[in-house]
Amino acid sequence: MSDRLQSIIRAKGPIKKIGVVGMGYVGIPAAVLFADAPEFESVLGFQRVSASSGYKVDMLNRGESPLKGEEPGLEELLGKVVAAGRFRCTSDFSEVTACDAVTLAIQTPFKNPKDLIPNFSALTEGLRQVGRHLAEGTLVVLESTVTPGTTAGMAREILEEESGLVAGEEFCLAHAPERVMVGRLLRNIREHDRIVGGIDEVSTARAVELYQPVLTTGKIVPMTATAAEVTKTAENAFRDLQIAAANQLALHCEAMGVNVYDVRAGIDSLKGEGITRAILWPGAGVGGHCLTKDSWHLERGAQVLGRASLWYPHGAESIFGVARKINEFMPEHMVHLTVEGLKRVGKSPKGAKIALLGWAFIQNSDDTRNTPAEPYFAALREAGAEVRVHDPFVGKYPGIVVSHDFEGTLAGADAIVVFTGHHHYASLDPARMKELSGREHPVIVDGRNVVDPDAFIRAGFVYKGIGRGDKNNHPIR
Ligand code: SAJ
Repeated sequence: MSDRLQSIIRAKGPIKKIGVVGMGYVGIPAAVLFADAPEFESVLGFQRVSASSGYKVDMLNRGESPLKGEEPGLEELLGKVVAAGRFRCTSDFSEVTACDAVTLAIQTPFKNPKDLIPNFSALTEGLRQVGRHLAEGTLVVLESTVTPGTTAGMAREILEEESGLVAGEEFCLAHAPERVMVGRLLRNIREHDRIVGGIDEVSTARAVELYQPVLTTGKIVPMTATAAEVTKTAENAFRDLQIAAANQLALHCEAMGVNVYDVRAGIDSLKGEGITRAILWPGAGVGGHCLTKDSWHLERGAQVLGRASLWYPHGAESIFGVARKINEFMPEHMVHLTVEGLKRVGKSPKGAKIALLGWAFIQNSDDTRNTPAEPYFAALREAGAEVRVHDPFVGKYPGIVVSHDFEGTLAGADAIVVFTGHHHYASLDPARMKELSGREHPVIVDGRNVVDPDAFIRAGFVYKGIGRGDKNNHPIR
C-alpha cells in the first residue's frame, strides 16, 4: 500500500470530473451513467478525430447517439446529461489534465484471426494521449478486454513514460472489464456485478469509488488488475468451452446415430443441490467479437505471464485452444453435411445452387462480426457452388450480396442451409420451400435445430442436421 499515493488521493478529495476515452458501445453508456450520477460533477467524452469516428463528437454534443440499433433509455439519458451540461464530448486530450478519473474503452480486435496477435494500436494511442496529459493523483482505468498482464505491463509502462509519473505512487491504475451486450448496454452496466482490479490496494479502492455509484443491482467484485483481466477473458473462454462441449457431443451423436437434443434434454434433467451441467446448444459455429478472441487472450496471458513453461498433461494442448478448434470446425462440418446431402441425390457442390439462410452471427440481430457463415460460404464457393445469402436483419456485408427476398433466394436451390436461428426460420413450410426450389429432392441442412426433420423428410427433402444422428441417414421419400 503506497502511503504517498494514499495521501495524494486524500488531498485531492472525492472523484468529481471523469474522462471516458473511446465513444463506442462501451464508452458512451459508461459516460452517460457517470454523468447522471449525483456523486460526480461532469464527464468528458474523448474521441479522436479519425475518419471513421470523428463525426461522433458533434453528434454526441447534440445529444444524439451514434450507436446503431435499439438501446433502451440511452438516447434519453444522453439528451438529459448534455442538456444539463454534465456531459460533453471533445477531441482535445489536453482536457484529461482536469479529470480525477479517466477510463479507456477502446476496442482490441485481432489483426487477423489467423495469427491471433491482438491489435492494441488504438488502445496504445489512447494510453499515450492520456499519459501526455495525466495529472498527479488521477485514476486511470482500462475497460477494454486485454491480454492478462497488459494493465500492470504495457499500459503502466506507456502511462509512466508519457507522464513521467509513477503508477501506484503518483497515480492510480486499474482494470474494470466491460460486460456490455448490444441491446442492453445501460442495463448491463447497472445490473451486472462489476469486476474491479487495481495494480495496488489504493488503486482498487479508488476504482471502487468510481464504479459504485452507477451500479443498481450489480455488486462490486474487487481483485487485482491481472486477476480482473483473467476473469474477463476466462468468463468468455468458459462459455466458448461449454459451447464446444455441446458441439463435440453433437458430432459424437451423429456418429452414434443418436439425436443430440434428446441427450441434451436428458443431461439437463439432472438437477439438485449443488448439481450443475449447464449444457449449452450445439450449432453451425460460434461468431461474435467476444468468444472468438477472448480464449486466445487468456492463452497468451498464460504464455506471456507464465514464468515457468506451461504444463499440460502429457504435453496436451490447452482445453481452451481445443474448444476454439471444435467451434471453428462446425462451419466445416456444415460443408460436410451439405456435400453428403447433395451426394445422396447424385449431385456434387460443383454447379449446385445453395440458399444460405442467416448471415448474422447470432439470432434476431444484424451483427455479423466473425460470422461462422463466412467460412462456409467461402468453402462452397471454392467447391464451385453458387451460394445465395438471405438474412432479414443484415443490410450489407463487404463482398457479399445479402438478400431480403426469401422466395427469390430459394428459387432453384439444390440445398437450403440454415446458419442463424432467426425467428423468421422457425416455421418454414417444407411444401412451399420444395415448390420454390423446383427440385424433386432438395437438401435441407439445419445448423440451428429450427426445422422439424420428419416434416421435411415427408415432403421429399434430403435432411441433414447438426447432431441428428437419428435422422441424417433417413430413407428418401
Ligand atoms: N452459440 C452457440 N451455442 C450456444 C450459445 C451461443 O452456438 O449455446 C453461438 C451463437 O450462435 C453465436 C456465438 O455462439 O454465434 C456467441 O453467442 P453468445 O450468446 O455468447 O453472444 P455474444 O458473443 O454476444 O456473447 C456475449 C458475451 N458478453 C460479453 O462479453 C459482455 C458473453 O460473455 C455473454 O455470456 C453472452 O453475450 C450472453 O450470454 O448473451
